[in-house]
Amino acid sequence: MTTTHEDLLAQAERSLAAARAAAESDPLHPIYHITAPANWMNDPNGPVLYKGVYHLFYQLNPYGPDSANKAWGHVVSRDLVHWEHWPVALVPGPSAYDSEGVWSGCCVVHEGVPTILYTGVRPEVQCVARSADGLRTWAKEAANPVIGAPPRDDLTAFRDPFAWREGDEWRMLLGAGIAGQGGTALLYRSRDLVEWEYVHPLCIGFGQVWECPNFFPLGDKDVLVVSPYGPVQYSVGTYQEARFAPGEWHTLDLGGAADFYAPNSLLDAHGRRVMWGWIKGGGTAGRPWNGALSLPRVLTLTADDRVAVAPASELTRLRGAHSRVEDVHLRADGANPLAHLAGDTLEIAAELEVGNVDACGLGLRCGSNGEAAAQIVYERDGNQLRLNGTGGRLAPFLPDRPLQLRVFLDRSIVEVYANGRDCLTGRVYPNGNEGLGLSLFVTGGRARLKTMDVWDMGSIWEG
Ligand code: DQQ
Repeated sequence: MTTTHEDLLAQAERSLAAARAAAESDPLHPIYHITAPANWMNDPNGPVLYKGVYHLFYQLNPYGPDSANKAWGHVVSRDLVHWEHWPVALVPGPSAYDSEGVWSGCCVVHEGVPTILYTGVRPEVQCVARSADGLRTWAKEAANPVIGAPPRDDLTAFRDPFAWREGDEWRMLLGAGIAGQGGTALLYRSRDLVEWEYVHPLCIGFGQVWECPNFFPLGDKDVLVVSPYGPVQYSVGTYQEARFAPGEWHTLDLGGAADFYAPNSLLDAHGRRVMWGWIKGGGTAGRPWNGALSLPRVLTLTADDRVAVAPASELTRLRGAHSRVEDVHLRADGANPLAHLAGDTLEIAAELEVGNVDACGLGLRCGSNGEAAAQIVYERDGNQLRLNGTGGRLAPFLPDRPLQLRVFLDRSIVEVYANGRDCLTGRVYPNGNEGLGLSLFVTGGRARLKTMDVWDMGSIWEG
């Protein structure tokens, strides 16, 4: 009997169902970041707002917590904060063109029909799938692959379609690299998403390969975001006559590629550019999960042509029990003013006047000996923010303003947003999982905690 795509989807669902309880019961498993039901996930794919509902897909290995058998998982939300799992959208096969993987891509609506563009593997070819039932089930296009070969023979990658509407046609970028020249995004055009005409490289730049390109207007500029096998980079520039003139390249998240990679974004009904990225890594050894998505982040253009990143305002809906600490003078030998607080699913909003300190910071998941599994440290010299040693320079804010931090701790995930502008994503693996305490510390001077609000956060999962 012939195996159909439906048979393969059902097999994937059975595998996820079998592993789900063990994944969710891991004390390091996040509760308010998007995860797969179980096993492996990586890049967010095809975020789209359809009839007022957010749909977000992601790279999924239904069969284990390792990077293989790439399929498209699917989650759905009405408010950007609470989500439910929908059936797996696409799996590899049964045809040969994608039998080794349904890799990253995008989702657009063409003449009313939700349409996924993805990379089939191997080799890397571009494919289409459509939904006739409101994104619940997907049928692969009979003419797949719609782009069966790269437009030139010196490419080192050819994948991750990102499409947008321009006038009366579609434009699409494919992440690529040109041997001996650098990373690039190849521009294509089409009227129907099936017949594609290659235009040229949108621009060519640093590195070897630009994975998962995202390209969108922001303010009065255009922004290209690429994942170059290293920390995600963006450039603010101008798009004219089908070419992008990039400005300087900057790192999007100070946590580096190990903790935030391959982001994908959509334009929402309020005109906001909302982005999610893949947060790498799993939990307690032997638990069948690996990977999560960042919180939804809203991007804006700053006056100095940088991209500011802030958590979506809707996230306040997850806030539960609240505590406040205010007006505390901090010195190196002072008592910990947070000794009465604890938790591993928290949001912490703090305003710190950093005074003349060398460094100050926040300890998360502190054990009974007071030692923090995660230390968020601000160093005044160099204006650096770090999480357990990894980080970078913040946009200048002294001497006019206090350091403003919003910290999201979700079991083993930490996201730090600073001054409404910079962000830093990381993981925390406490020894033994039991540390729940918080601490505040300074070295080499005095500082003042103006305010700190701490909320217990609820789960994002509906039902
Ligand atoms: N992950 C996908 C590729 C993409 C890479 C495969 C980026 O399509 O280039 O899972 O993490």
